[in-house]
Amino acid sequence: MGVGSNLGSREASIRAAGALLDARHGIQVLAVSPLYETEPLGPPQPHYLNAAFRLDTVLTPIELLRVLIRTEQRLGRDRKSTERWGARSLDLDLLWDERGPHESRELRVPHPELEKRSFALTPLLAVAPELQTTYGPLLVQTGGELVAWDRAAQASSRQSAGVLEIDVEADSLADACALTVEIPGGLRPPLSTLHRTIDSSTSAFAASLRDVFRSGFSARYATVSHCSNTQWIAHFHGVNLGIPLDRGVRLVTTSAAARKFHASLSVELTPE
Ligand code: A4P
Ligand code: MG
Repeated sequence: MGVGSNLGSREASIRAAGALLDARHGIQVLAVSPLYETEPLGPPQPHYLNAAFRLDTVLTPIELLRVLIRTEQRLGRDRKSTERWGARSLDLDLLWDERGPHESRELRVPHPELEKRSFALTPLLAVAPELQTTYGPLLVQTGGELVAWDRAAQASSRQSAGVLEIDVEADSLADACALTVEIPGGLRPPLSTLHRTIDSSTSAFAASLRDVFRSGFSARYATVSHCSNTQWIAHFHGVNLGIPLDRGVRLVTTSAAARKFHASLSVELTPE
């Protein structure tokens, strides 16, 4: 499946589409390609972010197409604009199906434009390398393989010597807030979910975070829904093991870095 977005928070829309599809019965997202920033094809409009998902599904191609259309709608795609190849917040297209071609009024698979578009071929080959012999040569004719997008925001987390460190760097607050921070070594959700709102830059934040860990909560990932140099609201998702752990929490915020927005959070995992 190919995904494209050139309106709104492009990366967030693509990630949300992946999460919604994976949460559906009968669909599993097996792989997500890198994201690629691409020149728009069609009338003048903003640049796209394109990607591809590899799906495993028990749905028929038509059933899957209908799910894709509903997913576009749920994520706010406005279908009132009927301009051909016009701007859109989310476009989900079936590119290729292992079960074979499909031809009907509603759906054509492989996607009829696939062979002409490096913004569809590059991500497709990233999640389906077995198609390299079929489509690799066509990629050359469409301008070659694209270079993965250097995103406007980055989050990284490291866990070492009893300290968990989370760094967020972004070009803007909006980009920072669309991020999900993966925590290495965490447990797989969704065994249970805990959402905790944490605010303030100093002691209240640290106390609140310490509380999360003290309740026996093992965080798998954190989403930052609001952030500035002085305030974070983070939601921690994971599982409550019910084993209280006393852990020290330290917060460091840093203002100057390569990007406009930079915040670091340091959690000491050593017992107090
Ligand atoms: N349909 C038929 N085959 C398929 C298929 N394989 N996958 C039908 C999905 N849909 C398929 O699509 C119209 C109808 O096509 C669907 O309801 C389905 O029944 P749509 O999404 O409503 O309309 P659209 O996307 O505006 O039209 P079209 O012609 O499908 O546009 P494309 O091909 O999706 O292109 N530039 C860059 N850089 N990156 C892009 O991703 N995308 C487009 C849209 C234009 N320019 C772009 C990009
Ligand atoms: Mg489409």
